[in-house]
Amino acid sequence: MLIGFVGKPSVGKSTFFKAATLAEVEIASYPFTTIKANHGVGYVKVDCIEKEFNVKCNPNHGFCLEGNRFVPIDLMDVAGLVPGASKGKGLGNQFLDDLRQADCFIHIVDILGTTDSEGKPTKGHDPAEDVKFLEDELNKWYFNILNKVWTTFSRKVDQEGIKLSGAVHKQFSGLKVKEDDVKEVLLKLNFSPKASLWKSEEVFEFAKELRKISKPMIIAANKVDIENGKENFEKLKRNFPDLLIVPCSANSELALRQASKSGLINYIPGERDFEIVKELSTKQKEALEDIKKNVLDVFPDGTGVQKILNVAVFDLLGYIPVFPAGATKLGDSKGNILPDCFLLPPGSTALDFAFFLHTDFGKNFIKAINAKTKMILGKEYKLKPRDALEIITR
Ligand SMILES: Nc1nc2c(ncn2[C@@H]2O[C@H](COP(=O)(O)OP(=O)(O)OP(=O)(O)O)[C@@H](O)[C@H]2O)c(=O)[nH]1
Ligand SMILES: [Mg+2]
Repeated sequence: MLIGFVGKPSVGKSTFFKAATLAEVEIASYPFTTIKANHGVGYVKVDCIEKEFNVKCNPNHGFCLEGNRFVPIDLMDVAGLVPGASKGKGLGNQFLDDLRQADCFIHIVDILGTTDSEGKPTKGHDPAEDVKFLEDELNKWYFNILNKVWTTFSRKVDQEGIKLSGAVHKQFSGLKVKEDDVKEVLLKLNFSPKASLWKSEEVFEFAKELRKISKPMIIAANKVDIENGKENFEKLKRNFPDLLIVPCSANSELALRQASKSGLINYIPGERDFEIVKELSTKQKEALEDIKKNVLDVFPDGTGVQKILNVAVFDLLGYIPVFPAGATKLGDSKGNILPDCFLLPPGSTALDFAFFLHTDFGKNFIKAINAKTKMILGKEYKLKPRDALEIITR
């Protein structure tokens, strides 16, 4: 699973990325600071099951803070997109290619209105325009990819009588378009079953719907820490009542995580408070007080960074966190307790989980045991968030 950050230049994509990963990336107030994509590991926050078993876990990957398990996910920060990017403007198409492999997007928007559509300093820019142009560019990007091959592709599909959904899924596998998603879009649009008869507008409409379903998006209304942050966020939300928009202050999160890493404060990402544990300079103290007053005390999800990652993985993509756990023994061979928490795609079953752990577990599956209830589960059992399962094999 890969999450891509998109948005025009200077909105705070790299700041969000750095806050989530603590990777060393460049951040600056001029456009196109980022040119080459940054890849890194961030975390989703899962309520750890250690409490239910009255143990303390030792994660193999990620970490656990006071009962909050942080499970790794892959993140990608790319160059800023400007209007006309699909036609090669700005840094053009090259980095749109980077985004093909993403499963969903976090669209980072600067709600201050102090940067124009190309990321240059200005006053009074309406962030609603950015939401519209970005969707438009992404739709055009999908359309260009489809349109380039559509005449040949659709003719072949029609002549050979191949199923359109399967053919689209295969032809555009680079975009991670699932066959079921293609089926859903075709059903919704109800165009002629002969794809070669589609008009250009229909191919565009098809591309747009495919983009929406294969790259779902959440909007991070960034920079809410500055004056009028709450009002700006609420205005954007009123403009787009149907979109998923979460208020966010990437640089507050970055400051908190860096202070926590340096041992100055105890801070659990996503919480609305922190504890000062070392002597701070007046400047440091004031900066942290500002974050508390302007962000943590104002917004129910604190800086929003953790919330946005969690919503992307669990709500947009529907992934299910599952812990491998023996019904009688919670540790692995090295004595690590509840060492793993894996993220499984929506709809996964106990058998899928067995195959995920090891092909041999899948092939020799007899049953699964729910380690919390000791209930026996068959291969068709649909996984639930925070399940703890043991797989019994032949
Ligand atoms: N006030 C405030 N400023 C922020 C926030 N996040 C980022 N910034 C500032 O916005 C400017 C741009 O940040 P970057 O993270 O480099 O933006 P970007 O979207 O990666 O920009 P490009 O790489 O050029 O596309 C920097 O001056 C940041 O300090 C925030 O939450 N609040
Ligand atoms: Mg950047």
